[in-house]
Amino acid sequence: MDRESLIALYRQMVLIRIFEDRAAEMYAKAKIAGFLHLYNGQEAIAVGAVSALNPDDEIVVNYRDHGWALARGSSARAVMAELFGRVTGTTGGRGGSMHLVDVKNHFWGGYAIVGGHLPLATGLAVAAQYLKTGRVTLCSMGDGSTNIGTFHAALNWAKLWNAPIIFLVENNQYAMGTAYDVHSAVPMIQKAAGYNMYAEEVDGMDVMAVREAVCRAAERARRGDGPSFLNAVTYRYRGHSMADPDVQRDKAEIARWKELDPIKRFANEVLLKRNLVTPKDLESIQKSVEQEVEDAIAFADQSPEPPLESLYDYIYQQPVPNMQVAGSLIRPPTVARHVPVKNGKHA
Ligand SMILES: Cc1ncc(C[n+]2csc(CCOP(=O)(O)OP(=O)(O)O)c2C)c(N)n1
Ligand SMILES: [Mg+2]
Repeated sequence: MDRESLIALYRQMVLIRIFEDRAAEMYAKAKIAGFLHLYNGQEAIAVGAVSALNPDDEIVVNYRDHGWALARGSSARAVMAELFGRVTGTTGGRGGSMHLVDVKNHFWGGYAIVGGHLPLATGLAVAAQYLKTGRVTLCSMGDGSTNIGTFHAALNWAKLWNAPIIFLVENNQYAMGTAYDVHSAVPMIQKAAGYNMYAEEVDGMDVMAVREAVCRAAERARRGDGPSFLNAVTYRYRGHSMADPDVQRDKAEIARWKELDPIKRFANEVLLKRNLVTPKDLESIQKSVEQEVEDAIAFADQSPEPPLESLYDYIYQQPVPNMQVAGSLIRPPTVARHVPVKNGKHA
């Protein structure tokens, strides 16, 4: 990679870190409702992985998705506005934090049901294979989701069809407060072996290592060698979500992993070491990112909420058979079922 591209990777990781810290503040101020799962500590994975893919490759992820949307090119404005539930968000404020989707970027979200997105991702990969689009699908997931039924269904199907997919485990070693070594019956890599699937262990705190592993897996998929499984070991620096006081994890363990901070590490071991930047350059990147996120917050805050009449838009088939349409408001099917019945006959 040339100097500009390496600096761009660094800037993206800094953007994600600062975006998440500010999103936490906005949550505390009740500007953001619902759940909020932050990506601090895991930045090297989304940034490294996205940099290894083509812009039209498909990406599907879990609810810890802000970093993915930003790395994939959604603007900080659109992502913050989505968290605020505003019309200017990536999906008009209808998805929110856990359901970021940006179709133009082939970014399909953002799924709240643990493991629920794995069969969808496998379907996208099989479709690409069938239609010969040459696209690869990258499906990231948490370590906890590898214990769930859909994980096994998806890996089995992907291997059976030799699908062009990369299963990328963001192994932050915890599913909520439950540690990986007590929630998984076998080491992660054995789960890939169960489906005779090509697998690699990856340092998830090293953006270049993630990029290289995803490059290898994407090349395999494109030349028809089928699915790959990557176990990227990482750590999250905050609680599971904003609702988690993070009391289960050992403080010394958290401190140890903070020493491996992927952003500082990339700055020290690559950018500064190779004289690609000066400490002053890094400071000005930090300042410009802070401004970008500040601007995103102001933009989100000034953006309107979706109009109430649009509440049911995009939910039911339009027009819904036998449903009355009032403006854009379509009544949900449950309303129709409450038709009064007299003496056993429908009114
Ligand atoms: C099917 C299902 N079961 C339980 C939950 C509740 N839940 C939300 S996140 C989570 C932990 C998942 O951990 P992991 O897959 O490691 O992802 P991480 O949060 O670490 O990124 C659980 C159990 C859920 N959302 N969906
Ligand atoms: Mg986890």
